[in-house]
Amino acid sequence: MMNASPLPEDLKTGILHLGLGAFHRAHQAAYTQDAIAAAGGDWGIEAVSMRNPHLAEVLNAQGGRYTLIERHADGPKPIDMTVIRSALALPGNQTVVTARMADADIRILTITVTEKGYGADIGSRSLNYADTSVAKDLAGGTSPSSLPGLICSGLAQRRAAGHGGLTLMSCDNLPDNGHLLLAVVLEMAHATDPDLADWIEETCRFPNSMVDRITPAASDETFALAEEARGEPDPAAIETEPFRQWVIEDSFAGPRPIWEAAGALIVPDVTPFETMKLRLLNGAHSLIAYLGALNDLPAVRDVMADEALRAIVRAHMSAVSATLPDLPGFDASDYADALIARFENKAIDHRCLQIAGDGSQKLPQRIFAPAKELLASGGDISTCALAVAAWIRFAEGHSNKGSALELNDPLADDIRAALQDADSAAAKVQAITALKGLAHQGVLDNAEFAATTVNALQNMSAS
Ligand code: CS2
Repeated sequence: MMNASPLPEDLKTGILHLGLGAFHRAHQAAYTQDAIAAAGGDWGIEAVSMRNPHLAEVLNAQGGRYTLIERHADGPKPIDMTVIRSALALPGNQTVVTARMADADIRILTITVTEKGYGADIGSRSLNYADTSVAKDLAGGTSPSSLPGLICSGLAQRRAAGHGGLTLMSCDNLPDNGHLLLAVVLEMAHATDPDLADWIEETCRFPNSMVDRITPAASDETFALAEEARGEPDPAAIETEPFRQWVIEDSFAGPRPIWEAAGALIVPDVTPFETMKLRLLNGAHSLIAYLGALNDLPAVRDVMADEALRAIVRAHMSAVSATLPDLPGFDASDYADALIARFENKAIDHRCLQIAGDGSQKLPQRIFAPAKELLASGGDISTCALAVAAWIRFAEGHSNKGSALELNDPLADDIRAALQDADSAAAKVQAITALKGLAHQGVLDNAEFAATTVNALQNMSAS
């Protein structure tokens, strides 16, 4: 039995979404579908797959419909998703996509392109000039290829069409994500079309948002459950945990869905929620991912089933809790306990390798930022150092038992080159400290942190 009745056939689209991965289909799409069902509005979604034309074809062949399976403790709950009305693939369609940003009916652009997709240097919060697509767009190519380039081209067309500003919302796990997006878009606009930069500042809004829902990659089990529910195969099916959270800064250029009718929080300042989530959930996730991969444990739930590792994860949460800003009505210890229960969910097969990717883009906000504060306050840095040591060991390419571990990271070549000739734990930590493009915020230059990381690396190598 499928849950959720389909939204009306004639629902119009008001949201353009960039990044059609599983997370969008499990999170923003689910909130938006529920918000429309509860409070109405023409907020159907047009979704753009940034790299994978196949997914857009599959979804279009199904009229945008797909099955979202919530993995509850008492069994899977399939939901019939109908909020995505059409899909596009970006490769070869840049001009079509940017033209959609200029459509008067589109009021909101939401984005999930992962940390590395912003063309940003996370440390300086400005454009990353080493990113070839950014460099190409700055040089004024005709077809934009970076995210800031695409957005500037779309907004230039919108401005020329005389329509009002757009709300552009990042839904990726980056600190101050909306404001970071604004910074790189404005930098690109100033470099290519300064009048456009003024128009963007005056008319568009870039709310910060904190997003949360654990969404593993779809597996054979996902597809089997979806087929059982739908009565036919659904190659666009995905699965997710029951929990979801969305906290959005109250800063919109125009109308928006009544997302609060679906449980979202619209608040003046997202920062305390975002810091809590990035440091406790995502930070612990990265620690789990590297420890799990090194110990040949495939999924988060397997790491949590190992008592010693589980204790390290809980200790990490307690340590970084000391760095969280006050959030009235929120107890860090309860939040940590709830996270442990979510990580333990036996029905969720969330692969360590899925989380382990792009460490150079994730560790700055997840591990180095709290570590910097712990160093300043004399707090416990041991689990942050352990996470860094586990990442370095992971990057060396082999688990403790010798299985090969693939390093997926935009800095992969540089990381491998840095580690190649380092023949001691101290030399490895030094090589990573010197890595260009890793925003460790001075943490690795700190003698105490470096020594603790070297020590953890030595212990790992010895075990
Ligand atoms: C994970 C996140 O893959 C990762 O890096 O830490 O995708 C995590 O599952 C989500 O942020 C949960 O909301």
